Amino acid sequence: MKKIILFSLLLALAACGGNDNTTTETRDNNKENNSEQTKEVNSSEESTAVSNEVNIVATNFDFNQEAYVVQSGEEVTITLTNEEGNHGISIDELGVIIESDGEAVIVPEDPGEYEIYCNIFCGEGHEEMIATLMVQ
Ligand SMILES: [Cu+2]
Repeated sequence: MKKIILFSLLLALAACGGNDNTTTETRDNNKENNSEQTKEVNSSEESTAVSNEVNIVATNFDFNQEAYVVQSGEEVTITLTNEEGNHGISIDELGVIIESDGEAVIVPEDPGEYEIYCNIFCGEGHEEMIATLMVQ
């Protein structure tokens, strides 16, 4: 008699358990508003006088003058000072871009009226921050 020996194969199944430890870090960005208020007393109120220096003072939401007059063919220094809020100016046709306080030197060749507008979104009155550079 033949004895049939049955070999039992034990299959050990290794169970793989995956633990997802995902920690979500929520960070609060506290934006610090450093509003430096520089108070410069400019007693020159020459509204439409021709000048080689254009001093634009910005507040919420206005410029200190509606129009600034300069002479064509001459070097003009445009200075922007933020007295209130944070503003910038652009004069597209003359390539002027000043963001926050700063200055730009241009030589406007062609007489005409050029739009000065605020180029930093500053709030509700942003769209109204428009002035004119008049080149004679
Ligand atoms: Cu603005």
